Amino acid sequence: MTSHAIRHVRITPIAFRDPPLLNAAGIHEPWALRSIIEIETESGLVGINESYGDLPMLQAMAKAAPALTGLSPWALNEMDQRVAALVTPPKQTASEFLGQQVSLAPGTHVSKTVAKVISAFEVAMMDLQGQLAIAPVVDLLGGAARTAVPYSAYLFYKYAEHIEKPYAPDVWGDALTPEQLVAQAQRMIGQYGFKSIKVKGGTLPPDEEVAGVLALAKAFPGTPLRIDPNGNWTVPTSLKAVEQLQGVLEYYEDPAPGLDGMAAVAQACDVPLATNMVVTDLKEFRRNAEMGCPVKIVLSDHHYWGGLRATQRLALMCETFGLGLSMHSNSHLGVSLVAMTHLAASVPLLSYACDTHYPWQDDEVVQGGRMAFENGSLRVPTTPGLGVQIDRDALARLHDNYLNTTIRNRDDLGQMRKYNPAFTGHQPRF
Ligand code: GKR
Ligand code: MG
Repeated sequence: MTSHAIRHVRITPIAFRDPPLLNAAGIHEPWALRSIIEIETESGLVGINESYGDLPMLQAMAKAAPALTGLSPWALNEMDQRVAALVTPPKQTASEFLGQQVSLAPGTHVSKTVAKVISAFEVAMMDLQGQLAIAPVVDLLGGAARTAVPYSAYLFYKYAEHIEKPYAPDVWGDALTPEQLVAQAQRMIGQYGFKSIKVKGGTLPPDEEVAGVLALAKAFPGTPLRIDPNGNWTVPTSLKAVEQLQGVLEYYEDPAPGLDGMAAVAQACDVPLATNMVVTDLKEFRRNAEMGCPVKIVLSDHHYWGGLRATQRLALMCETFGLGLSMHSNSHLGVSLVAMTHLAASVPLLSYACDTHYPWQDDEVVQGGRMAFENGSLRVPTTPGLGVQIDRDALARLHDNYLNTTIRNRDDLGQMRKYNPAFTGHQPRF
């Protein structure tokens, strides 16, 4: 009888171009890191996934990978246990703790290592399961609650070009004024058809960002709008801004730092607060609940919440506590996008348009190239597993990029200091 036991796990770090996008921590570096995970069975099937590509994560995955040898692709609970037993979060030194950088992108925090590794392997194992059962991953998750998943236009203030000029400037140009922000939205919506807009804030003086959102409200009447200052505004600044944006916001994402800051904002404003910064695991979920749920919408991310099944459990918790659920993203390619799509399709509660950085990338690692959106949504694949395959030439090229860059950990703060050596990254800045 053919054995489908796992024979080997291959992890390939990759790097792809990332524009000079501004955020509370600083600015994106020219190359974003990810990893491609391939799990091969004795029978020759290969399950794939995409995850983080920073050095601690690569080391953690490499340590845990041999524990999967001999395991059935169906043995997810056993995989969880083996990974948890092997992977201990590395001790973090003060200099490695990049403050805002880490809280802004919780996936980079070492405390999430076990959850991240489990997620990295789980999705690839579910891709294998789907190939064995001849069923899409969404069916393994209970079936599709929707046939297409809506995403939002994720706008960034940005410079036209990276300071090091490592490659030709991107097609988006500068975005530092309300007019340029509207032009960016028009271009992105024209290309993808998105029906909701999110603005990454916390970078320019708040009045300028408020003016940007008001200009968007005027240019796109009736379109749900969100702003996310990544906790870079004090409570009074957050309250002043939400007052200026009255009647405009669908939800208010991480205006002030910490759950206490968010609670203070919630007390004085009637726009629901959303987060990917202060409710990032079940311990924080519990604290939010004990405080009477100042945060009303959890922005999930299977990459650091422990995988697709763990995010479904999170959805149940949100339902129990009367919370909403949406989806956070970091720079990523198509394997992540398709996994997010299967997951979001399987969770009826996840009815907001999900975040995605996808329009900011111009590269791809899946066969067939860039994924096509229809009216701002991605159709849920109906073919077995994730429904995408790795383009081996693209993988080799993206791996070469990785070998040719010295970046090994995301450092938006250090990158910003190249533009402005006096930049402290002190939080909250405004
Ligand atoms: O990529 O600059 C960025 C974002 O700010 C990202 O790091 C955040 O994790 O997109 C994220 C968010 O919603 O906070
Ligand atoms: Mg956010």
